[in-house]
Amino acid sequence: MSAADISSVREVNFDGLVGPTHNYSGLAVGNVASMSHGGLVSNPKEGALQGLLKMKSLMDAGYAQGVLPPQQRPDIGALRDLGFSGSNGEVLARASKEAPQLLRAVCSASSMWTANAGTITPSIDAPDSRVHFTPANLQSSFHRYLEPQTTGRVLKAIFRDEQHFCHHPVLPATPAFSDEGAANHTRLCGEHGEPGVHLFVYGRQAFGDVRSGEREPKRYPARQTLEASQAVARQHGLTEAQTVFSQQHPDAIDAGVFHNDVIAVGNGPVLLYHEMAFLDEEGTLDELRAKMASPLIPVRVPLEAVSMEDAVASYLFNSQLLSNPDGTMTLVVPGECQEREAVWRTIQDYLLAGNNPISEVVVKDVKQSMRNGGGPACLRLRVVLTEAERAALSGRVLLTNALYTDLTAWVERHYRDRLAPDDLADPQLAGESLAALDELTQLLKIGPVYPFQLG
Ligand code: SUG
Repeated sequence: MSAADISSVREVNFDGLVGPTHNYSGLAVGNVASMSHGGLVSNPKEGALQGLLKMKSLMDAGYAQGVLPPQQRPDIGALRDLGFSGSNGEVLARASKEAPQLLRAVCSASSMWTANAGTITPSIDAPDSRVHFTPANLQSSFHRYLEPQTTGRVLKAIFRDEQHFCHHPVLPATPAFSDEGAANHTRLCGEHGEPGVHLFVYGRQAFGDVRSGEREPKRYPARQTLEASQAVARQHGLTEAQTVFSQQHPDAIDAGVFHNDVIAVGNGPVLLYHEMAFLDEEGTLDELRAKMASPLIPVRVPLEAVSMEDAVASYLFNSQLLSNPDGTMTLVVPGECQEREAVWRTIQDYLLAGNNPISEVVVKDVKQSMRNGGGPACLRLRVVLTEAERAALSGRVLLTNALYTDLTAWVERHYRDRLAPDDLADPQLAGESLAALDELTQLLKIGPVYPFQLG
């Protein structure tokens, strides 16, 4: 690739739109925010507008911004598969009465956290020079296990051009291949257009003897297996020289760090991480240093500066780390970081004042998502694209002022501003949601992607 081609490569952040059924049902085990906010009344309209505002402000600041649609919820088809029958209204009423936990699961708007949609390898690193995609199976919870089929259709609808994009099957949805996508995958490199090294972080190993020194969490589940990460790397044609597999610290999982992106974030050569992120911190850094073409810039936050409780409550590490043309980086943190003194002090005195490229901190209010354990970084899927690949995208998914205006008006038209878990049985909510999504696929020009549109 020529120098001009390398500098035309950009990271596009595809944020998930918060869906019309966004609610607090406390579905996610091991996710402290989701577990503690179950039962609260949500505001889907505010959630969707908060997300759109984050996208718009990053677009205004010059970053490439894309958008991904939410999923069809309630997933009445999933309830039918579980034996509920009759009209849609009857299915919802029966599920609400006999199995309210299932109704809540099929209503979750969890696809908003597109960092879990899949794992992406940019064309620069792939042997066939195409961008590779694997939707995550999300098999560790029922409400998220419902996502990958539609996710796959959405990704194929947008990244349709086979000359540039290659889609792989979802890994077998069984505990041995438990996969949660890009939340446990970080690409480290010089500039985005230069070759990268892929850091895959897993919580447990499914087959064979557990390697010496490895432990598993005791309290909460490990959601990513080594075998899943290895399979994705294999699908994408990544070699040993391009990959590092590192075990997440089990004590961190037990403290509520259910994905690596709750305790580390990397961009370009920078790896911002908490000292409790990796079981073998030194080994992980050494291997990265040995495999990367450019020098790694580790930014380590010690436990004495930020406790695990503060890390999990503030979501400091679930920030977006964005590259600026002058070589500096901007950290986009959730508002909760301002509420914890130790965290805010660390940002000011340690990250901004430190010897690293982070030169600016921007605070975003994504509280509706945060209460379910999703910060700024969870809400986006990073796709590194060349200029030709950006030109080959299908649909109207790259944010512009006009698309932002259309999407906010669409939210205002269709979304409720109050949703209690008991409202989920309301058959009108299902109808409102489908009408909104049908209109959305036209707005985004992505064609039919939802089960109700495919018949
Ligand atoms: O999988 N919460 C999500 C949050 C995912 C955040 N993503 C990343 N860290 N990348 C989860 O735990 C809660 C949904 C509910 O309760 O309705 C939920 O699924």
